[in-house]
Amino acid sequence: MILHDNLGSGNAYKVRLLLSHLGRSFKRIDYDVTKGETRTPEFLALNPDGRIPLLQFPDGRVLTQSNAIMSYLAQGTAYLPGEAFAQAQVLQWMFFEQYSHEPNIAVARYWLHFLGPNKIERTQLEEKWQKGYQALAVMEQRLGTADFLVDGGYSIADIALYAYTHVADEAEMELDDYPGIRRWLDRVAEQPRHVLITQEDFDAA
Ligand SMILES: N[C@@H](CCC(=O)N[C@@H](CS)C(=O)NCC(=O)O)C(=O)O
Repeated sequence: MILHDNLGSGNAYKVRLLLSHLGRSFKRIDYDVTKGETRTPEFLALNPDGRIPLLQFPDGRVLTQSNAIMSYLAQGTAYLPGEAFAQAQVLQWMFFEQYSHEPNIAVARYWLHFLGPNKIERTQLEEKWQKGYQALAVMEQRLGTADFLVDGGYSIADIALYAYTHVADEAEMELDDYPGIRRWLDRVAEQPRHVLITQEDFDAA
């Protein structure tokens, strides 16, 4: 398998982290998204949406969208419950991540950490922060009293939301008022075969 990747991307990190948990071997190709490297004719032929992560299988098939890739890889594993309602709860958090969390926290992080503060309008940034904190408050409601997002244990819902929450400081957001989230971040980082977002080398199991 080839993961079309970018080490700074939380969306791509989700796939790397799950592949590491599963002990699956893969090759990485890194794209500099700040330089438009996913917008070349060659890459657009693979993904007309021009974005990583993209997972390419040995038979040539490709999958895009971090959470769809994780849902596929996690089928039949401990990272996605088999029971229908629990599985839908995992999806519920993953859709929440894509609608209410990632568009705010990941975008603020991209603007501040990768583009630089001079490139953005303060009012736009403040809106991202406000909506980002709203998303964190939703997570805190659950994680204030539960170990993981869905009953039954660590799942791809946790991976999806960990990806950008654990680097919220790079979006200049603080987690001081979210003790449940902070405890959960430690719990996620303690899972077997956890890797860092910056980690380039992976061992297969
Ligand atoms: N919803 C997609 C978002 C993917 C996405 O936004 N990827 C960014 C990096 S995090 C990208 O490739 N940006 C390059 C571009 O838009 O040109 C997912 O979850 O995979």
